[in-house]
Amino acid sequence: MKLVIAIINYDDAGAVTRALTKKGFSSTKLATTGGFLMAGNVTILVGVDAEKVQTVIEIIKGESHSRKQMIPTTTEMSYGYYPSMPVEVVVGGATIFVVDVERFERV
Ligand code: 2BA
Repeated sequence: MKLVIAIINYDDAGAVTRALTKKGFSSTKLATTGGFLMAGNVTILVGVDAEKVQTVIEIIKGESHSRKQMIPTTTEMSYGYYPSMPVEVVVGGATIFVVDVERFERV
C-alpha cells in the first residue's frame, strides 16, 4: 500500500476531494501552511494500493491549477530595509509525494 500526499491550492481542494470520492478513493484533507509564502494551502492524504497510485495522481492533476502570486520583497541597505519591486511566484498545481505504508489497519 502507498500513501499519496498532495499539497494543493485551497481553491482546488473541494474539486479534488469530490473527484476522488466519485472514483471510490477515501481521502483526508488537512489545513496546512506553505513555508515560503506562509499562506494557507491544503494537504490531501490518500491511502491506496500501489497499482492505483497513478490513477489518484491523474485525478489530482486534473483538478489542480497553477496560479501566479505576487509577493512583496524588501531590500537590505546600509541604513535599513526598504521596499522594492514585488516578485511573481507560480504556485502549484500540486506538489505530490508517494510514500510506502508499512501497516494499515482500521480498528
Ligand atoms: P510554499 O512553500 O508557500 O511555496 C509557494 C511557492 O513559492 C512554490 O510553489 C514555489 O513556486 C515558490 N517557492 C517555494 N520555495 C521557494 C524558494 N525557496 N525560493 C523561491 N521560490 C520558492 P510550489 O512549488 O507549487 O509549492 C506549493 C506548496 O507546496 C509550497 O508552498 C509548500 O507548502 C509545498 N511544497 C513544495 N515543495 C515542497 C517540498 N519539497 N517539501 C514540502 N512541501 C513542499
